[in-house]
Amino acid sequence: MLSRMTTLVVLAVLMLNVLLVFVCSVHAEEKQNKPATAENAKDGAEMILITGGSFLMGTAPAEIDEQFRDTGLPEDWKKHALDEQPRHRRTVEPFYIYKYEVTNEQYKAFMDATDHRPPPHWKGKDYPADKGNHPVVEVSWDDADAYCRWAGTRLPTEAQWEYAARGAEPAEGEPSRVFPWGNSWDRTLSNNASLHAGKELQNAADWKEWYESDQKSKFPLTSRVGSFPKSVSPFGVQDMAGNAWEWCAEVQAPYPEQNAEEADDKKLRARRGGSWANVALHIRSVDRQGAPQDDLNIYTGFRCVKLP
Ligand SMILES: [Ca+2]
Repeated sequence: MLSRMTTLVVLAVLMLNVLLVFVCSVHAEEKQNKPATAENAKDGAEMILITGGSFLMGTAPAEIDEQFRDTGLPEDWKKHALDEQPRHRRTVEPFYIYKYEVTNEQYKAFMDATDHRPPPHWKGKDYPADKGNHPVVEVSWDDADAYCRWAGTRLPTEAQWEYAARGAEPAEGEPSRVFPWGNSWDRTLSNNASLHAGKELQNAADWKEWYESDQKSKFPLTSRVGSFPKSVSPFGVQDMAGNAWEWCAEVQAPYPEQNAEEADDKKLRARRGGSWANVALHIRSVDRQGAPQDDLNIYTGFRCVKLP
């Protein structure tokens, strides 16, 4: 009798062990598939570790032709893609990048701590009601830079930004994704002008008609950060397509060297990702559209990076 009970106990312990090993391995697998993250204690921002790598930055002419066919954009807009060329190889060292754009709530905490000026469309020192989790917009490059310094971070370089949005090379010598989610345009995957218009805006007249429509009183049409989870980048970074343009660190200078001295306008700082008011052309992760360093507009915000 006793030995039968002992056998049962041994069996039960063995089964428990098997179960434990199974549970642990499932957890290990989950952990492996999740990107390494960290929290920036200063502003509570979730950061994703981007392991460094080499990739093809910018666009080749044949790719531009393909992207214009896919999105239905007019031929004469190809001139806006000249600054993405020539496509060239870049290497980035490991860095953390904010998973989301810096929000109104985070920006308010920075303002309260430093007595920094508010974005002009705010009601004094308070952000618009119910928009605490939206990206802050109408901040200049200098405002964004001041926030990053306060938070112990900095603005991303264009190479860091583009790598985080497009992901690593799928195979040696192959370009990374055109959009964070893949290579095909779909206006419903991100916060962009064609989404708001409910149709593809493929020329200046259609865009203007939408821009001047009734919804103008509700501008800026930002959305809560992370509301378009299907647009996530291969590294798990959100809203790199649309919502708010994002300031980058550099003066926008020609590729491949990006020597600030060669820039047409040395006050033009690089911005990436397009916004709620842009069409597919600017939502492509290779697109570059600089703006004057002191420019305040309701399309542009930022996110930060930090070295590990
Ligand atoms: Ca964005």
